[in-house]
Amino acid sequence: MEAAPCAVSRPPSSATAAVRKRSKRSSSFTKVRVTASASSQQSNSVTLLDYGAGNVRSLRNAIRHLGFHITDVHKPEDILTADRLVFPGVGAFGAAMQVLNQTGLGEALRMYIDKDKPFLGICLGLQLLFDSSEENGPVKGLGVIPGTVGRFDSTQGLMVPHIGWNALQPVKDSGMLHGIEGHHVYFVHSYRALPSEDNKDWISSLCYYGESFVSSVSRGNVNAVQFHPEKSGAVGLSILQNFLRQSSSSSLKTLVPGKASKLAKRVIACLDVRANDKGDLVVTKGDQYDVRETTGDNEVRNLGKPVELAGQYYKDGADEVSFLNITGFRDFPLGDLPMLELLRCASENVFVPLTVGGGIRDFTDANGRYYSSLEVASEYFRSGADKISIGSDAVFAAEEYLLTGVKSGKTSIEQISRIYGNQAVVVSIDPRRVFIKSPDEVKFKSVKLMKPGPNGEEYAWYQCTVKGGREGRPIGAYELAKAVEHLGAGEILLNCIDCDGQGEGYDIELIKLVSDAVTIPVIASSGAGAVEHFSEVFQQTNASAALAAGIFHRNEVPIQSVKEHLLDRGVEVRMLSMEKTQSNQPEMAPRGAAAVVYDNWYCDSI
Ligand code: 1PR
Repeated sequence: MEAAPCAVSRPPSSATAAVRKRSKRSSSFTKVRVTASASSQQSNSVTLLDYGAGNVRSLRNAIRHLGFHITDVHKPEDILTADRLVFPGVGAFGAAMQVLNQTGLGEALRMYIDKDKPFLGICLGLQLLFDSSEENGPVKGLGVIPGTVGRFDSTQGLMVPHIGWNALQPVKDSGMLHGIEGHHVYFVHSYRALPSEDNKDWISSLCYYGESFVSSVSRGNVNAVQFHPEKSGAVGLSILQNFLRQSSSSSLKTLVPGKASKLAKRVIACLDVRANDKGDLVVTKGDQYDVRETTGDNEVRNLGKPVELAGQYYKDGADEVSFLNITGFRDFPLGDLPMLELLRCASENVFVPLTVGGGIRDFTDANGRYYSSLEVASEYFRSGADKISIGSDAVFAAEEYLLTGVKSGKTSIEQISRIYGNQAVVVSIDPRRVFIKSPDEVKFKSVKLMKPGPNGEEYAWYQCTVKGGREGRPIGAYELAKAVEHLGAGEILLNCIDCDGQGEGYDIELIKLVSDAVTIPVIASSGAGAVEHFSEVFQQTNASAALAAGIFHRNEVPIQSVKEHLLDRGVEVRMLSMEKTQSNQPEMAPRGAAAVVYDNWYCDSI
C-alpha cells in the first residue's frame, strides 16, 4: 500500500453540509480576528492553488494565523495575477499532473515561475517542480528542476513513509530558511528528490533519512519545501512567515541555534474525550480504562476542556496531539458533531499534527442511511485531522484477514489508506496481559516476563480487546500489528490496559514485542509516570514515539521536562524553537503569531 504524499479528501457529503449550516448559524458570533500586522488587504493577500484534491485546512489556518488573507485560484489567470502564490500539492504525483495539465493551471504555473514571482511549493508542490516522478510512473512533472523523484528504499529496513520531525541541513543562504539550522521540521512522505550535479543550484537544504534527500529548493523568488511548515510548530510558522513577508534575512529575528541532527523521537499528548453526564465534552482519563470517579456520584472524571488543553500542549512542545473519542464505539461519530467542531477549533491554533480516533467504522444510521468508514474518516480529515486512528474495527478486520488470508479491499484500513495514504491511518491497539505458564498454552505470540505473574507464571500474551476494553477477542497484539501493517496501516498506537493510568512505566515487553515485529512506526502508550519512563521506552524498544495522558493532564511533569531529560540521556527530540529578540531574550512564538483568537465563538466553550 502506497502512501500519498499529502492527505487527499473527497467531495463534501450531506454531513459536511449539515456542519456548514451550523457554522453559518454561528457566524453572527464570529469574532474579529486579530491580525499580526494587517496594513492593507492587498499587501497581505496570498493566492492559494488548491486544486480540490486535498485537505489544506491546516495551511489555510497557518496563513490566516500569520495575519494574511487568502485568495483561491479558480482559473489559470488567477495564478498569473498573484502577488505571492502558495502551492500545497496533495495526492499522488500522476493525478496532480493530470489536473494541472487538463485545467491549464500547469502552464500558468510554469509562466508564473519563469517570471520569478514569489512562489512556495509544499510537499508534492516541491516534487511536481521536477522533471518526473517514479510514483505510479514514470510521470512527467513541470520540468522546472532537473531530476526524477523516487521512492525511499525500504528494502534495508528503513521505515517508509518517512514520518516525523527531522533536521534540516541548509546548504545555501536562503531568506526563507533563515535561522533554521539545527531545528526539526515535520515530514510525511514516501517519495523524495535526490541531489545531483544538475539540480545543485536549486537546493537550499538537505535532510538525512537513510540517504540525503532534497528538503527544500530556492532560486530567486521561487521556493519549495518537502516538509510541512504548517505542521512544524513555531519553526514552521517562522519559515512560512519569512516567505509571506518576503523578508530579507537581515530584517528577521534569528532563531537560537538548535541541535537537531536526525529524525527525532516524538512525545505525544493524548486527550481521551467523551461527554460527561451533563452532556459536556470533557477530557477524561481512566485507571485501566475506568474513567469514572470512585467516590460520590461516580461521575466521569473531568480533566479539562479539549480545545484548551490541546492548545496548551502545543505551546508546551508536544510533537503531536491525539484526540480519542472513547465512546465512539457506541455513538455514531458523524452524529457527534462536537468532535468535528473540536477538531476545527483545535486546528486553528495547533500547528503540529492532530490525530483523531473513536468510532471509525461503517455505519447505518436510524434512517437507514449507510456511511462507509471512509466517509466518516473524510469528515475528520476535512475538519482538521492529519491522521485517523482505528481501534475496534481494526481488530475485526485483522481477524478476518488472518482467517481468510485475503485482503478484501473493503476494510476501513484499506479504504482509508488507499485514498489518504497509509501515513494517515493509525491503528490503536488495546491489549490486556494474560499470564500463562508456558508459550504452548496459546497459539498467540507470548513474551517471557522479567517479573513473574501473580501465580508464578513466567509468560504472558497480550489479548486484543474492542469497545474500549469491554470485550476480549481471539487475537494477540503481535498478530494484530502484523496483520494491520499488511492491510495498510501506517502507524500503531500501542496501549496497554493493565498499565493505563498506573504511572508505573510503559509495558516494555509488549512494546518491544510489537516494535520489533513491524516496519511501521510504533507509538508506545500507557503507564508514563516519570521522565525516566520515556527514556526507558526509547532505549529499550524500537518505539518511534511515546504518548502520555495523565502525567500531563495532572501537571505532574511538563512536556519540556520530558524532552530535557531525553536530550540528557542522548535521545534526540524536537526542542521548542526560540527567537533572539532585540534584548536577546528568547521567546517561544515567532514574531507576528497572533494570540489565540478563534473564528468561531463555539471554540471558546470546548
Ligand atoms: O474502538 O475505534 O471506537 O476507538 C476507541 C478509542 O478509544 C481507542 O483508541 C481506545 O484506545 C480508546 N478508548 C476506549 N475506551 C477508553 C477508556 O479509557 N475507557 N481510552 C479508551 C484509551 C488509552 C490511551 C491513554 C494512554 C495513556 N485511552 O490512549 O491515553 O493509556 O494514559 P496514561 O499516560 O495516563 O497511562 P474505536
